[in-house]
Amino acid sequence: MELPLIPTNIILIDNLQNVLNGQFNNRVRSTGYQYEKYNNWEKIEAWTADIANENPGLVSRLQIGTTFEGRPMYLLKVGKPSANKKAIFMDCGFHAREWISPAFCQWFVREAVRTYGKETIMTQLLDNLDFYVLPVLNIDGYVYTWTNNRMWRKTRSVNAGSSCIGTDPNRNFNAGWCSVGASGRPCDDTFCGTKPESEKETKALADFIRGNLSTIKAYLTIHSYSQLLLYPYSYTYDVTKDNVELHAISKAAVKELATLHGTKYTYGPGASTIYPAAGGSDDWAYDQGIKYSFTFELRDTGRYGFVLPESQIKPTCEETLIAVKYIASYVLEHLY
Ligand code: 9B3
Ligand code: ZN
Ligand code: ZN
Ligand code: ZN
Repeated sequence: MELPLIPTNIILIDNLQNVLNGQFNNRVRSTGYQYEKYNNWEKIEAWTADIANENPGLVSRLQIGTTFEGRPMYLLKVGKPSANKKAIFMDCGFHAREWISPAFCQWFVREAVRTYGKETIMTQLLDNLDFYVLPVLNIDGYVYTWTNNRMWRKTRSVNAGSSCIGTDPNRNFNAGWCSVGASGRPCDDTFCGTKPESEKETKALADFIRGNLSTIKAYLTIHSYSQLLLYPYSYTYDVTKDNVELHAISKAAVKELATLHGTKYTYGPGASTIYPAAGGSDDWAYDQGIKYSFTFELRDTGRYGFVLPESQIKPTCEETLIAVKYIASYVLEHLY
């Protein structure tokens, strides 16, 4: 009866600290932002500034480019600053309608700053790696899904000689570009664009990655829906030289993911697991030499599809975070 008193006191002190944090320096972060709702771009943009300002020792914000419609593309660098760190790049919001994707990038950054110094794995990750998190790649498209058409997928760039708008950003990279599973017609949802990196958004991402190739050791791109964990290649049925390792990582990551809510993921090379398609960012990143390159397709399997209810944001982000932390930990232990 007496022994539990000491641990109970420690827990109480810990709770007290959390309560104090919530009431003072972390007020905006912990009470002002609604991570379990879908946020519009105006809110997400303000959040990128807030989260960086409130966590100066852990988060910094940089601009990597400007969208077609002129919006700044903000990238968050998350990690404990120190010399010669390797990094993991993660983007969300390639496809405008896949709203759970940006929600996950926001969740990830919140959990990083919330659990750093409290949770062993996250602390190790942020002490030894930086995460570059791009909360929304296709900002113009995302805004359009809030204002005009919830099912929009592509960018919002004008196509010469056509009244149809937009290019599929995940068909716009220089990886077997437009050879399979992509369209050369501007009116199609998988239009590959006029050339690789024709979009300002994909060019900005590719330029940043090319400029940081010596540090970026993993590339994660978050889509929905289908509950898949994919790795290269999608542009060919040929498997990569790292197929055995990528298969093993994926198998373990989806197993970890399922431990929380039982959510089942399928995994494998993109071409044979979802469909053969060229011009994707994961294949491009892999061919740049980033061995650990993955595409997540988050919940669900079609019941709600892109219009995943807000009630599923929390469980989806929780389980995805487990898989991302698994992959990041693996990368940290296998730096190359
Ligand atoms: C597609 C490609 Cl081309 C790739 N390299 N990796 C993943 C996908 C699947 C996503 C897409 O762009 O169609 C799912 Se929304
Ligand atoms: Zn997608
Ligand atoms: Zn998808
Ligand atoms: Zn839960």
